[in-house]
Amino acid sequence: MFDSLNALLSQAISAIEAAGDLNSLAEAELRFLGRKGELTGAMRGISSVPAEERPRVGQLLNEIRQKLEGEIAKKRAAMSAAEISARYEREAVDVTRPGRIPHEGGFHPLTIVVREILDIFGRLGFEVAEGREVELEYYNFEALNIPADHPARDMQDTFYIAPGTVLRTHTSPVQVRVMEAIRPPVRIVAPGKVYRCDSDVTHSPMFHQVEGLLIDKGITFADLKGVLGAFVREFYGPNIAMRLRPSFFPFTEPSAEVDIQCVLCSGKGCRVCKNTGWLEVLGSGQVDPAVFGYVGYDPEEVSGFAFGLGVERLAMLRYGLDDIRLFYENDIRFLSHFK
Ligand code: 2NM
Repeated sequence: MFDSLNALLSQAISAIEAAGDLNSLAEAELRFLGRKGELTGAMRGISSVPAEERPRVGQLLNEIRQKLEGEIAKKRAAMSAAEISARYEREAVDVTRPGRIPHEGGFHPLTIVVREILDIFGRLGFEVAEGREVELEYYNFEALNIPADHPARDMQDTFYIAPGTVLRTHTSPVQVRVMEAIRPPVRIVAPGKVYRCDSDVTHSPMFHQVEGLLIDKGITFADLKGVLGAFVREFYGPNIAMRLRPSFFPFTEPSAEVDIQCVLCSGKGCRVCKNTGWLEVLGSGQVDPAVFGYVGYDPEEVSGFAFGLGVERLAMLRYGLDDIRLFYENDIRFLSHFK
């Protein structure tokens, strides 16, 4: 009896020693000390031990149980400590490492320039008007006094969508629709995408324009010069030289290009200003009475001026770029310059 209990003890001790992790230790515990365990079974068998041996057998059984419980508790504590420190090691975070710098987005250079232009005209009292990119030929050409045989209407310059329907070649149709909708005074700027069948390093088949229109009683060419001069000084700085140069547009009469002194060579002459010392930055003019005829304004009662500018051109001059395609490639190395 005693021999078999001592054998049970040494079996249990080796099982505890052999346990390599907390799970197999729990298995060993169950095997010997569990409700159906081997030692528990031996303890239940105590009733069949002769009465005179029972106290000694009982005492030995208790000693074995206490010994095993002690060994298991010791081993479990050691194992948990080892497991915890291994886990700490595995999951350690080096708080002294420099943090990852979050990737911060920014506005596209064309967005920056459009916003600045709209902001300047906003402070001059202009409201923003928008329209459609797929436009009727009537609003894109006819109501702007561009006759059917005008070269601008040519398939080579204009994207035709369907008979009588084009991709707008300028944002002027927005102004025509506004004039149809409201009576003077009118003071609007129309930003947006426009389309022309044209493509090289300075021309893209889609580009951005901001056009403006001011109509009221008694508006003169002096108002045009005053407003566009104020814009140019806000956009390029208070000391920029500006000149008006006679020009032609079907929808304005008289018409004028607004030039500024070349921002690259200060007027000395360079490749960008083609040695003229001047850069063309705006087209403008007094709205032709023929346009007023299409929208039902009386040219004897009201007058006004309109202007248009190419956003890409202004952005290229501002940022010193020589290839328009940079704006459309979305190369992060390019875009990250404009934060
Ligand atoms: C320009 C130049 C000159 C213009 C004219 C009109 C309208 F609708 F009032 F007739 N809108 N935009 C205009 C005038 C546009 O862009 C270079």
